[in-house]
Amino acid sequence: MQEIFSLYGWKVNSYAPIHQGLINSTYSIQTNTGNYILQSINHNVFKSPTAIDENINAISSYLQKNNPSYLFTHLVPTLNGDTLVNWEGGYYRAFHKVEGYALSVLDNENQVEQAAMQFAGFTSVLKNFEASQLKDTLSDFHNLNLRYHQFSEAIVKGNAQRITETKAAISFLVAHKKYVDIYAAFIHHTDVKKRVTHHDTKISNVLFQKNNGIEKAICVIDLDTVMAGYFISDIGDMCRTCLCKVSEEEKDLNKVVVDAAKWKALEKGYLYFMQDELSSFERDHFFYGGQFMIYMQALRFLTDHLNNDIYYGAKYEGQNLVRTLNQIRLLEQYNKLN
Ligand code: GN1
Ligand code: MG
Repeated sequence: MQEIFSLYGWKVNSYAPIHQGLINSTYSIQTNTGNYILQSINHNVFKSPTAIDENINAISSYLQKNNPSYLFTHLVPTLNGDTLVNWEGGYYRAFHKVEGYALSVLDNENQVEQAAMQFAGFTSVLKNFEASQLKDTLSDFHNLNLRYHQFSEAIVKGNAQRITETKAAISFLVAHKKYVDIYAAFIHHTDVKKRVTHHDTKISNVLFQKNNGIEKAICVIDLDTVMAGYFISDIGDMCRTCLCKVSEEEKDLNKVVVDAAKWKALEKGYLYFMQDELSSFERDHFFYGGQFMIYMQALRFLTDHLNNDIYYGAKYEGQNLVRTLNQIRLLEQYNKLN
């Protein structure tokens, strides 16, 4: 670490890991000249860290020119001016630390509305930025056709014992394949637009701040999957992570309950910035966004469980199955809102 710190010219007083996110490793760094976030990019998942670096820099330059007051996690260059460091086979980058806190579940509707405004605001502030100039940092990341295909392979070629043990979950996901068909029709519709999309709007990727007892969401973080995409991705991951009082890790399915008032708050917060942007066909798929992402996440967790946890890893035996069952329950509860 000391060698990386010296590339940035930092005199580090202290540093500590931040245990959030399933993919990258993140550290909070205190120096004489300010606080930073240092993050290593998981190179097994993100094959081209350069693409991430270029995307974030392209957006950063655009915002500095067109909207300098927008709170954005700009990259910090090394003394050599590099915003991406390749050191001993690993890739690192640093951000100015935005003072705020992340939440993994939300307690109230104000938080939901605030978070939705931040994600909608992100797409909206970049509405004149040409989304197609962004590189795909994970190709087919939210391609539900492909995710279903990967699942179909895993239920045949995966861990045989796990396939037998998860018959009920497999049947549920097969029985709900209609979500894949809706997706295919959605993306080919002429009134559906690709915009700058965050693609990882889980609720811990918004920072909050409290001033005089008033809590506000102030900024979105974790920009590795910012690419051209569909609004259902961002709406969907918010639905997946902020309507329920427990996270995807919860084993007690009785606690997986969806709050209708929070859904209303999400819709209100998102439309505050995006109302005029969405076509009426897109608007009609607002609720579907939640089904799309919860279903896809259940597919991805079960696929990984059947493939012996090669993607997400597992801190205990069966963790990805727990997550799958949690997401299936969440989808069932979500559908009761309709
Ligand atoms: C991963 O790394 P993190 O925790 O932000 C995953 C998301 C999943 C999420 C589930 C690159 O996000 O797609 O929704 O886990 N990111 C990647 O918790 O696969
Ligand atoms: Mg992420």
